[in-house]
Amino acid sequence: MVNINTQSLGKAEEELDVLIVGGGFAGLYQLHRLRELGFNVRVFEAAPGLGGVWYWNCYPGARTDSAGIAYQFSDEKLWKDWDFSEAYPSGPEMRAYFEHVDQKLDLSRDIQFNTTVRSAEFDEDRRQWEVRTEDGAITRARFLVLCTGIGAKPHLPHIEGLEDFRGKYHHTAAWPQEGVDLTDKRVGVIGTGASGVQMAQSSAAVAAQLTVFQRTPNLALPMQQRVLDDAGKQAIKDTAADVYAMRAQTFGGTEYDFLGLASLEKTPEELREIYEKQWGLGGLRIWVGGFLDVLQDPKANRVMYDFWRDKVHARINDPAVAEKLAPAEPPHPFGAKRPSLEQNYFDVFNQDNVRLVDLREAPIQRATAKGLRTADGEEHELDVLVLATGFDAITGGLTAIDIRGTGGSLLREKWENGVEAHLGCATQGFPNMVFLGGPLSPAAFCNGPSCAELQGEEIVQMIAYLREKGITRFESTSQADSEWRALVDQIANTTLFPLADSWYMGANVPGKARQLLSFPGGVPVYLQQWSDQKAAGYSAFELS
Ligand code: NA7
Repeated sequence: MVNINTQSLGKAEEELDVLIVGGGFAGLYQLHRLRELGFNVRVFEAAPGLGGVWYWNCYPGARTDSAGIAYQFSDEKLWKDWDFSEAYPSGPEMRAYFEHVDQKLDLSRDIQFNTTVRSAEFDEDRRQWEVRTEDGAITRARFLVLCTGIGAKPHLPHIEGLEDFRGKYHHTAAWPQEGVDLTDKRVGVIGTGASGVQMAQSSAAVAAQLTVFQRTPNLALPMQQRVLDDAGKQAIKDTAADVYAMRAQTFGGTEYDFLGLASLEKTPEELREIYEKQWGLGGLRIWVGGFLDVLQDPKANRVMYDFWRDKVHARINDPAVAEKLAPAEPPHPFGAKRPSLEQNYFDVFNQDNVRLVDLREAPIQRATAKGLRTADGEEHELDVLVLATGFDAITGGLTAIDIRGTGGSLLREKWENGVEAHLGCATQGFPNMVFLGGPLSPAAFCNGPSCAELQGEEIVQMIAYLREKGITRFESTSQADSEWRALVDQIANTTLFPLADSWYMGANVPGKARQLLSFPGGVPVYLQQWSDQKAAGYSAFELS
């Protein structure tokens, strides 16, 4: 028998205007704005708390790779009495920020926590989505807005014999909320993405022994973290309005933009001076605030790589270790895989308690009772194994739900051979459904909160337009979907992104279709496309 959850909805079979899935930046923006416009709206959130990835990724050392000034909502009500204590906020501070937002905007009253959406089926007769949660409860809504983010589904590689391991093992995105004591433990970290780099930094400080299992070196950049004193906090407030206005005008929705198109037009001396300056400023600036040709032209890319490599080698005592972390030949074009930010990542390899294992030389063979055995026959003894192995990124949060559109077609099956989705927000066969920060939107190349607000506002406006015109059903068309995919591919092919086996390309998950999963044309171009759509009365969609 179907159990109708009436507890939090107040009455049986309450029908919502909009059901939002996910309580991170994107979902909260939708809730706040749609509620302001008088829609009957609710959020379903799987976690007991807010923040999305900031709730789940509570491993030690978790931190944003975006400066806090840009990594928050632009609403003055929210930023005027909020301060981060460091330029790049920590995970715990992000959670505190979400509590602040919740309290200011009174969001929780419309959020159902501990509620995992299992399936959603479009009811053509009623033009509604019928959404089923893990507890079997059913909720109906005219519009389904999926805000599941880019990192909702952890990627757990198959490791032979893991069940035999007598220590503890945890994925970074499913880290125990009560924490794990790593003090004086033998810790192994598989993976050197953003999570692996941060885990390595925090573990190296307390563990008896840290072993980093590296498959691909991370071309990590200096965070140049700093504690914000009162003057620093005030400086952020003084420039906040300008920064938020700028986010719509920059490629990555950040507080800076590309310096220019052609690095190679500079003399080597000029270029070096510019790179040194950017290095000193820190953050992702040298990547998406540098020169565009670095992401397009192998020659310009190589100059950047060599600059980076010299910097890294200068910090590592053992030349053999330095060569593994920053090889003479780039493992992939610089920036074609996401560079992480580091604070002392490279320095920890100078510590006696830290060891680097190169999985290209000796892949993991199996887990044993005591640790991990690599192909060279060595057994690495561990007390705690950290799987910093990333996500079924961008699409995983959507395809994890059984979403059935017209004729019962499954979204997961539709996208098996690749994603087509108009404006990276809707796809044919799935009427009245949008996804934010999803595939073929700028998500992976855009500062999260900026995308949540900028793409989010376009969605809000579209839903408001539909209501105003009395439209109860919209659907993307195959033509619009494939034209958008073609545009993404066309821009992608002018860049070096397709050359790396990254989660940007879906290449980190065995069997996943290979395509650039984010719109690489930058936020302003993306917003212009929306603006054209709006002016044309959303004519690329079928409206009725
Ligand atoms: P990432 O960036 O996807 O990193 C995952 C890491 O795990 C990466 O170094 C992978 O190596 C490694 N990995 C994955 N599977 C394996 C196996 N089977 N064996 C060895 N190593 C493996 O995830 P993060 O969580 O660090 O960061 C995700 C994003 O979150 C980040 O970019 C920010 O946007 C925030 P590979 O490179 O594939 O060789």
